[in-house]
Amino acid sequence: MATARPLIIGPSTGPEAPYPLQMEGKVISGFGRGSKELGIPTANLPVDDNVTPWIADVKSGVYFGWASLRLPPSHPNQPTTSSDTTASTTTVSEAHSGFSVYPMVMSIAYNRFYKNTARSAEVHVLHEFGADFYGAEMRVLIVGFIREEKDYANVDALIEDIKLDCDVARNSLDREAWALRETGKGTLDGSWLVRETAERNSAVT
Ligand code: ADP
Ligand code: RBF
Ligand code: MG
Repeated sequence: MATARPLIIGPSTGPEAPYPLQMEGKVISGFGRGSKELGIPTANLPVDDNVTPWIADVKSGVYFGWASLRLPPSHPNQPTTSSDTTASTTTVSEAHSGFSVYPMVMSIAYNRFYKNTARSAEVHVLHEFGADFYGAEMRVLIVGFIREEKDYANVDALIEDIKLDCDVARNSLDREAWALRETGKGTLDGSWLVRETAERNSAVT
């Protein structure tokens, strides 16, 4: 029996410190533990404490926010100048930088396979894609924390909780102070998500 969980996270006034947190990288292969077979593919991002110092300090668990992707020209979901604004997702296509924005849920957790020394960061984008996008540039703007990681007796219980995470993310992001200005539906500053790449890389560490 599932424990009752809040269906919306955070105050109507918008994300609170330390959020939003940023992270970016090229989508890498995970461990092929079959998240796609669960119907929940996760785009894995490399975790590097030097590039993303905050990641060493945050707790393991499920986060939500916005992700942007720059898909290659050959990808079926390559942005056009149109906006796709269905009830469940908000997608904005930025013709200039080539980044499209989507709502997301993600898991940040210690990776059992590396004896708890390395974090894994996996983003489930709340959008149906026509093809994989390994190697694509992804940026993530985390705006809040949903829950801590749990152990599950079976896969169905995990899937059920992740589906609920997706609902919580959608509900929470579907408020003015949590929705992106770039989607035309909110006031949250998402300019970093759709910025041209060179600007960002000028800060060398
Ligand atoms: P891996 O173990 O390699 O991460 P997954 O089964 O988690 O494999 O699948 C992840 C891949 O699926 C992503 O890298 C991406 O290319 C693709 N993908 C397709 N749709 C989505 C989506 N909605 N969210 C995240 N990744 C997706
Ligand atoms: N794995 C867990 O063992 N416990 C969890 O609570 C858990 N929560 C997740 C929440 C989200 C939103 C996502 C995308 C994944 C979660 N996972 C969790 C990780 C999941 O097991 C992982 O995607 C697969 O193991 C494939 O890498
Ligand atoms: Mg994955």
